[in-house]
Amino acid sequence: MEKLLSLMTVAPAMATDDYVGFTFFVGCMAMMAASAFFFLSMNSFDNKWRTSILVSGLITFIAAVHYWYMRDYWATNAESPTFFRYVDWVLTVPLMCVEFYLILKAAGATKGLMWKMIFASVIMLVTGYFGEAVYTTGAGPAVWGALSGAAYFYILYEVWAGGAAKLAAAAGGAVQQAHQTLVKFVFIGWAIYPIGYMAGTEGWYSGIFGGLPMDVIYNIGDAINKIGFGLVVYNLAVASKTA
Ligand SMILES: *C/C=C(C)/C=C/C=C(C)/C=C/C1=C(C)CCCC1(C)C
Repeated sequence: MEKLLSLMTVAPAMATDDYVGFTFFVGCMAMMAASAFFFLSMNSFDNKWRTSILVSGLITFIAAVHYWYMRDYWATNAESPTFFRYVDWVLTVPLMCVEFYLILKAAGATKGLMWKMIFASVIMLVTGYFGEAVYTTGAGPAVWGALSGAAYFYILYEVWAGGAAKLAAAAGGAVQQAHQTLVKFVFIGWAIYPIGYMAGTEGWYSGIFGGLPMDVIYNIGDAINKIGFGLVVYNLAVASKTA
């Protein structure tokens, strides 16, 4: 009981100039609000779309829980919550791959395609974690970051020009449009993360991105990508309702 109560106590007051802490706080609120929105709207759609909207809500909800902890971790330690960050990503990014599968399922997407993307996303994140938290000296971050980048480009290729793109083209209409918007999120929105990584680790790139606040960059990326992804899927469900 005491443990539970201590979880519910108010976090230490935030300094008014702690803008990193502020983005954790706002990020947490935004993820909570988005989750409520997706969960509450879910039942107004056809069965066909409910799982997709549910997954949108799960992505933002899992992030909200992690942001709750990360906000607290930052307030207490004034350090990047790298471990929580990657636990969040390793749960939510595979779910984003599931979203691609779900909207393309009617067009014939296979589980094989889904697992291929999930596998690549886990490789991207595990190698990124190695560079950010384990092999942090010498060429470590640059090498692991490059490996992570290769997995990222594989995912981008798969959705842009590979199997997933072909299925989307075959589906046409609102599904193809939604797919193309999600591809833009992967291309532009996900590219925010390597910038945060280069800002927060040491390497040949430190002169370019050094000094930028890594956590602010990651927090902006998360808000854009997690909520944005969910809204694209929501819009698709709305479009198919009126069509
Ligand atoms: C909701 C969280 C999302 C969409 C997180 C996405 C994370 C990435 C696309 C991270 C990519 C990275 C690279 C491409 C290279 C450097 C290491 C990473 C892990 C930051």
